Amino acid sequence: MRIGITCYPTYGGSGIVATELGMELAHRGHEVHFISYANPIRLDPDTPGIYYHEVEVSTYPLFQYPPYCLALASRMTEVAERHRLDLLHVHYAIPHSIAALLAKQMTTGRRLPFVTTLHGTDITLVGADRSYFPITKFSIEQSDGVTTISEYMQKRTLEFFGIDKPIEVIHNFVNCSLYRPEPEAQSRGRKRIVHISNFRPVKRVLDCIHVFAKVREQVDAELHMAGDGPDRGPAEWLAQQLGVEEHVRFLGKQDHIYRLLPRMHALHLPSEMEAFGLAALEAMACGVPPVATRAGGVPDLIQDGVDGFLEPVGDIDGQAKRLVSLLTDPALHSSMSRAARETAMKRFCTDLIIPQYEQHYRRVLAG
Ligand code: GMT
Repeated sequence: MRIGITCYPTYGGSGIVATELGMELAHRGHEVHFISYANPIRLDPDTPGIYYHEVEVSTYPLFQYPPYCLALASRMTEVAERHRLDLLHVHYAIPHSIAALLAKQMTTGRRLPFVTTLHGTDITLVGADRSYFPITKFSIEQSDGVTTISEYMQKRTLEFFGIDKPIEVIHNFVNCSLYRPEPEAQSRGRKRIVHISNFRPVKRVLDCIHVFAKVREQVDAELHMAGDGPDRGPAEWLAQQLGVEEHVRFLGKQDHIYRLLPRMHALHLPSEMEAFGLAALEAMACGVPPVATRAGGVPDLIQDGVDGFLEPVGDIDGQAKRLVSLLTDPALHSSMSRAARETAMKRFCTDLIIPQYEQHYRRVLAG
């Protein structure tokens, strides 16, 4: 198949899933054309079968807001016609889905169906906003295929938008050969907790610091904060206020998470809302048990007390207690680490999930 993929190319789960999906599809012999305003961060442009088409957004003094959606639709149409694309697959509804609908209508000489994958905040935050609700609902209804990444998201989208249309759950996935445990790397140095996110308010990054300060009362541990975003400054400041700054390392954006994760002993994901929690899955594949919040789709992924822990949002003491137990009880850590890896392998491995997308495409193409 010849597939056009559009996503946000910056750090963020939806762009990562779209990029990994594109590369896996290319490995399986498909031709994949990425259409976006920048090269997606995890995209290896050297991969055979991968092509990248940049969207240029020209500006004009009259425009207070340059119309990216229109430039994207034009570029999608041009790429679809020139490279004879079979379909478009857009990740994150806004504005990609509407751009795909326009491209479908503008494309001449061929049918160009499009699939929309809903990732989380496109429904729970942005799509729920009064300004975007009608267009989000419309774009989902107009999509030739709709998928989402957890049962929670499926239910929430159907209920919230009152949509009478099948939405297929295709879970996020992880490459279990690349993301794998390295017991040797874990055995060196102090105990290490890791947090990975885009440091937006929904991630409750400050909870990481509060919880870590509690953990430090009992364990000589380090906290590694990977990623960047609006709450990075406040988190650094809070670490100083709580007197733990010399034990917290702010790593900034990391391109090779699969190298960082296996050295860690636990992942902390205290999010207010998480449609799935890709960072937790990647950690689990590396045998790093997550301590996460019972929010959104996270319980679809983590079985509390078996392959990780789930605690209420904002429960600093509860989350700290779980992290302390993982860092101080080797038997608990090793059984949870094994179970986490097993969950990743048995339910979310690339080989299980990518064929579900191929199947979805075939159904859409069959009309
Ligand atoms: O919140 C983010 O990390 C960004 C956001 C995105 O769409 O880029 O992530 C969402 O998609 C990820 C990949 O499918 C999911 O793993 C995240 O749970 C989801 N984030 C939220 O729902 C807050």
